[in-house]
Amino acid sequence: MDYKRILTIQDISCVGQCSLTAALPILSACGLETGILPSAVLSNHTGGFSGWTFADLTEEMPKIKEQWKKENIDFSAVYTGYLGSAKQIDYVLDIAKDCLKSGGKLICDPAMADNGKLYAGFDDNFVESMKKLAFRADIILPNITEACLLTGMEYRESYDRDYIDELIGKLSKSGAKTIVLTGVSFNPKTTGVSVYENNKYSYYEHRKIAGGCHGTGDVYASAFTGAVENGMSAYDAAVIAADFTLSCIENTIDDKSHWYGVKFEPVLGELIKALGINC
Ligand code: PXL
Repeated sequence: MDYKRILTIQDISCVGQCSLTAALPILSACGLETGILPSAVLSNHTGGFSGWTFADLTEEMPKIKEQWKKENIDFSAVYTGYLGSAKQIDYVLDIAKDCLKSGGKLICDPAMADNGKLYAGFDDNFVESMKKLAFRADIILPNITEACLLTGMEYRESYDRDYIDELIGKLSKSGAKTIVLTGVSFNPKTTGVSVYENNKYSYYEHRKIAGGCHGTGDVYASAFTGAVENGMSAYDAAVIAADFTLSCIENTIDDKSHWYGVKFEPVLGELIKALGINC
């Protein structure tokens, strides 16, 4: 395998095992040099804590990009997660235009919503901007809520395969290329991921652990990106990321004091093994 340098753009939640504090160790474990562009610095994430500090880094982004251009720094892939403002999305598109190597992949986790609701601080204007990034990307990883926001489809708690087909069809028609739709559950005991790649639909189903944990979307997207950048197809990467995320949840779910994230660090060895990386 080539030694690759990739870039991930998302916030630093100083505490919370999400966004960059999850992406960076996971991508490093996948054997990738990982440059970062923090979109904002928060004391902690916004999902379940009573408050947080927020330092917006929007105006740093074009300055950092200009400096990278001067140094001829480019990346084999750009992977985006939680972004702090609609304006940042334009900057991210510009960075992908100027700093992504020819043939490199833009991978977008449109992290903005879950369980039928936008995260705190996001609005319709942000959703409109996210459409530009999601439909330009080579691979998107929305959950069902995010896919509904991107397509205007009604969010449903329970659904059948026709609903998922319609959602994927609408994403594809709007310009999405490879689609990895997460959290697709057709019965209470299992969940899974629907992958649409090269006009082919596949589904990977696995055990569902009741309760769920915060930050699993970021852990999933990071492991997925790591696997794709190790040369795997989207489906194979989706399977590896799903198995890894499930192990992270299993490692966490019994510890009720650990509600804010998943204890992914002790399980990184499983991901390294699944990718066949020799340490
Ligand atoms: O895990 C997604 C995420 C990332 N970053 C911040 C968040 C969230 C979800 O709530 O608040 C700051």
